[in-house]
Amino acid sequence: TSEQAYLQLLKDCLENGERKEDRTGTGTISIFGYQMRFPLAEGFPLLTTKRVPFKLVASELLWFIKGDTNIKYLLQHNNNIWNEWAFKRWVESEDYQGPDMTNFGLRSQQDEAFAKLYEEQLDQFKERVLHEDEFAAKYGELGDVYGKQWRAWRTTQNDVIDQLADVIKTIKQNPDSRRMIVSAWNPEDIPSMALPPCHTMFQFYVSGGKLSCQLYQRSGDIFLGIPFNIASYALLTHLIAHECGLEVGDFIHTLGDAHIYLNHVEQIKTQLAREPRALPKLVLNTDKTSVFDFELEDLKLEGYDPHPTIKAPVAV
Ligand code: UFP
Repeated sequence: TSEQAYLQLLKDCLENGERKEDRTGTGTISIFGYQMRFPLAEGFPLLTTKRVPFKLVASELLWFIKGDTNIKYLLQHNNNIWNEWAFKRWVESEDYQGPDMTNFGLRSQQDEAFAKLYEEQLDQFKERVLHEDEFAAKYGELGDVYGKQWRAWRTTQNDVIDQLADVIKTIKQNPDSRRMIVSAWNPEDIPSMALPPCHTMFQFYVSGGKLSCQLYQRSGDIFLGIPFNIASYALLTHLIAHECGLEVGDFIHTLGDAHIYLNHVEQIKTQLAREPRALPKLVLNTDKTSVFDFELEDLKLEGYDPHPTIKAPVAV
């Protein structure tokens, strides 16, 4: 199946990657420039050699599509994947009065007592974002992340550009266009972002009644991030194809710095020893037509029977 493309990336990086230090202090094995292709009609590319949480992929994508940049929506859907980035802004702010959380990502992996303190602070933070509107507006906000750039890119004339709506319109009206691009990389906004976009831009292509999508990802955590990113863009391609009355073509994933964190190597060996299974099938609620109307319950996966989850620490 097309999962092989990902398993090959794991092998290629393990074999040919170079040792490279990184921002998080974890250390990586890294390669630069890589491409995978997933023919979406073969099945939905959610890995089967370990469980990948589809619900989290789906709620994050719907959050982007809504143009939302506050983690409150994610927390309401039990999605914790962006917490650390918001938490970092909170503990670095003047309003934070709790115990010192400097470098919490790395320290909580090395120091059990600290890890407990960190969990407590993070739980309190989540509760406040969920239940205190003013706090949520200030500290649940991640700044100018994907949702903002996709749906409300601000111009120097103080207009907003809805890149996602525009690209969908072009796919319908002028499908041969070679200009169907959405960019999340806004150089002016980078300094105010908790995390500069990893998936920096994507392009659509229509041929033979099929919609394909190519993503350029500047930086990819091969074990934890990339399986998620593949599923997310595959889902986006399905949703847009559905709205435009097209079949799905390929998702092409192009990577810049693709890296394996040194504390993921054992997990990867476990995964590579497993036999891939049949890919699941995505079933959309066809009562919904517009990409912008989909809710979590409109997205279902059939036949997902993966090997068990493999846990690994996130580098923050
Ligand atoms: N990362 C991903 N995919 C994502 C995302 C983050 O792989 O969707 F948001 C990883 C890549 C890298 C880290 O390991 O997060 C971001 O760090 P940096 O900005 O230094 O590249």
